[in-house]
Amino acid sequence: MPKPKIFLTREIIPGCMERLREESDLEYNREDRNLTEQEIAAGAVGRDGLFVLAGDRIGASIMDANPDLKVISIFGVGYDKMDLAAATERGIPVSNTPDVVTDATADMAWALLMSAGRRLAEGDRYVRARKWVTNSQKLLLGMDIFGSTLGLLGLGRIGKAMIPRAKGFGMTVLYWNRTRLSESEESDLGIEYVEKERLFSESDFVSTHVALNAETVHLIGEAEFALMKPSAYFINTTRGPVVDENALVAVLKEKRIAGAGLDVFENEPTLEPELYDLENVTLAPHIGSATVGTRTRMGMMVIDNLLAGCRGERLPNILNPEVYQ
Ligand code: 8YV
Repeated sequence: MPKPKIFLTREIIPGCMERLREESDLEYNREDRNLTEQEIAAGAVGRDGLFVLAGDRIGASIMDANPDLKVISIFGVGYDKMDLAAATERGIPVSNTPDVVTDATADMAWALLMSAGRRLAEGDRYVRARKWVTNSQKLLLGMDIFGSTLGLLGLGRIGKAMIPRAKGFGMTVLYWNRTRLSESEESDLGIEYVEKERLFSESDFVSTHVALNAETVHLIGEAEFALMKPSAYFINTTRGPVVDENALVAVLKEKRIAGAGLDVFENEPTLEPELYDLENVTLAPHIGSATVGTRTRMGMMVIDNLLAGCRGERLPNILNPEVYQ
């Protein structure tokens, strides 16, 4: 049997490249940049399967230019840039990579929380700038993390994965989610459901874990930041557009909250210009899933889905099961 023809929009981790080369007839973008929608459409010509990044915009134009496409697999759990309805209409199965990114992303949220709360990135810049010349007792005073209150906005897989981390730090955990857990689940997890207003006003750290969709664009803006304590920190590892970045810059600039830790941005990789110069924010370049183990598991999962789709089998991580009806 001929190998399935795959187009990969950007090179991934070596172990996964090797498997792709062995098990498929591979074409891929060799440049160190993401492709445009038009370029992806051109790359997909004559291909059976499309291996795309979560950050690639995959619209109907790509599908219409390639009516024989059998499968699209997303390297990432978030699929906000994918026109899933268009794929479903055209009978194209689409997959993502759930579960495998959960712990790495929760670890990143934790790292940002620790960095923001203990002013680690500021400290690093301070030392490197050769500013550390005396041991001032007032230098870089942060927040006690152990025993503080964490507010989780969104309690999907990654939000839930924050709970054991928080418990390890003796934290009180509040949460808000579109659907509330049962009382027995809440008591098993040792967390308390609160309305958004209370979550913002009572937490020492607010960490957002809601998926980006039409309902969550700018879910957090001026009104929410205004509720936060001046001593509190804001953490975002989900998607930039969930937060009004302008409003965040304003509260950070005016020190109306203590700080923030951000791995995602509204128009990444471009940031709101003032963010680059603010001291009270730890900035990360969307590396929540960037560990060798996690990126390997993600890549292997994408390949499993692509190969299944090319064989005409059901995708193990199907996002639009309607295509099989
Ligand atoms: C990216 C992510 O997929 O899983 C997601 O939704 O945002 C990340 O894991 C990763 O950076 C590859 O683009």
